[in-house]
Amino acid sequence: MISWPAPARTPLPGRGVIPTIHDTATDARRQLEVTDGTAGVYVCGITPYDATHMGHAATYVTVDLLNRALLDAGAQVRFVENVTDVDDPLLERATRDGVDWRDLATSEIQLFRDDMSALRVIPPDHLVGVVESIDLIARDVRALLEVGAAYRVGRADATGHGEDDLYLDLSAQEEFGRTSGFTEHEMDEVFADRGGDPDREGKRTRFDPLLWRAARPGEPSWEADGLPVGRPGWHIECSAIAVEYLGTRFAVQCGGTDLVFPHHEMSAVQASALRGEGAFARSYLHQAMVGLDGEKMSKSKGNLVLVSRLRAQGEDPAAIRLVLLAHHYRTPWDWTDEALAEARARLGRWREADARTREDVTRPASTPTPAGLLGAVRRRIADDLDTPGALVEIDAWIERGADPVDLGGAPLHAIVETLLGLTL
Ligand code: 5CA
Ligand code: ZN
Repeated sequence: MISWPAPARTPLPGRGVIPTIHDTATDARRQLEVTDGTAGVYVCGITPYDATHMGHAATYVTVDLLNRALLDAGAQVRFVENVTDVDDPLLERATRDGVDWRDLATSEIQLFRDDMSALRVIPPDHLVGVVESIDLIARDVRALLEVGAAYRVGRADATGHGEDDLYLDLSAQEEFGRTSGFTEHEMDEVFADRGGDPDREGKRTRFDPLLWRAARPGEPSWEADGLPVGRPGWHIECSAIAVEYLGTRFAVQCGGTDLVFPHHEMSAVQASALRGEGAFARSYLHQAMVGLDGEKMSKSKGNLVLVSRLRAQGEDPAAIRLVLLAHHYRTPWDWTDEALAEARARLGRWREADARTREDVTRPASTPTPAGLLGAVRRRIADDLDTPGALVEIDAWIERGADPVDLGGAPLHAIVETLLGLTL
C-alpha cells in the first residue's frame, strides 16, 4: 500500500557512527549489523481500528531516530512496516460501530499516514498490509505444514462441520524462548491477554501459536491452495512480510515492549522453523510503554492521547515530537500536559537561538569539529539512542551563549532537522 511523503533532510558534514542499541534477545548492547552497506529495519505497524496515540508515536519516532542515525552513518536503510488490516480487534470494533471493517481500516490507515507525516517520520520503503499479502503468508503456512512443523486442530461446530485451524508445534522448536528470554511463568502471565489461546482444546502445547484460522460465519476469509478457507493468524504475518521484503537475518526487528512475547518470539520461531536457525532478526529494539495516569495507553482501554486530536487543536507537531524525544526509549513514562508545555518552551528557545545564529557571518566552515554540538548530538544518539542526552547538549550550547563556532560544522536547524526530525 502507499506510504507517506518523506520529510526533508539537510545534508550534514562528516558522518555519524553506526548506532549501538540494547538488544532484547541477548539483553546486551550491540552495534547494529550492516551487511554490504545496508541495514534491514522492520517495525511492527498498527492495527488500524483507532487513531495513533502517543504510545504508537513513541515507537515510530524511536525507530525513525534509528533510521536517521543509520543514514547519517552512511548506511543504506531498507525499512519495512506492516499494517495488520485484518485481525480480531479490527473486526470487533467494526461490528461494534456498525461499519465495514475495510472502511474502518482504510480511514484509520490514512489518519496514521497523516500523523506520521506531521511527525516527520521517514516513511518505510514498503508499507505492507496483510490483506494484500495473503498469498505470501499462505505460502509460509503451507510450507510449515509440509515440513511437519504445523498441525491441525479440529473445530467441528454443533452441526459437526467446520474446518480445522492450523497451529505451530513449538515442542519441535529449540529456539522457542530465545528472543524474549521469558520464563514459562512470564509467558503465561501475558499470553492470553495478547491474543493467545492457551486452553484451546486439541493444542499440543499451551503456547502453540495460531497460524491460520478457518473461516467463521460473518468473518472475512480467503481461499488459499492446500489450506482451509480462512485468514492468517497474527504472528505469521510479520514472519512472512519481514523475510519477503528484507530477506533472512535482517538487522533489527522493532516494536513496543508489549510485542516481545508472544509476537516477536513467535515471528522469529516461525521463520526459523522454515528457514533454519537464526533466520529472523539479528537484533531487537523495544520501546517502553507510554501510559496515561499510571496505565498503559491502549486502544482497548481507551485512555488515549491522540496525535490527530492535538494536531486538530493546532498543536505544533514538532512540540509533540519533542515530548517523545525527551524520554529515553527504554524508560516507561506517562504523557502529561506539562511535558507538552515544556517541549513548547524548549522549542521556542531553540528557534530563537537558531534565528540568531542562522545568518551569522562567523558560521563555521563545513568541516565538523568533534568537540562541536553536531559531534556531541551524533555521539548521544549512537549511544543507544540517548535522545534526552542529545536535547541536553543543545540546551547546554544555548546556555553557554549559543556561539555559532561551537555548532561544530552545521547550523542548529540542520542538526535538529536531520538527526532529530524537528523543524525549527
Ligand atoms: N499490528 C500489531 C503489530 S504487528 C500491533 O501491535 N498494532 S498496535 O496498533 O497495537 O500497535 C502498534 C505499535 O505501537 C506496536 O509496535 C506496539 O508495540 C506499539 N505500542 C502500542 N501501545 C503502545 C504504548 N502504550 N507505548 C508504546 N508503544 C506502544
Ligand atoms: Zn508485528
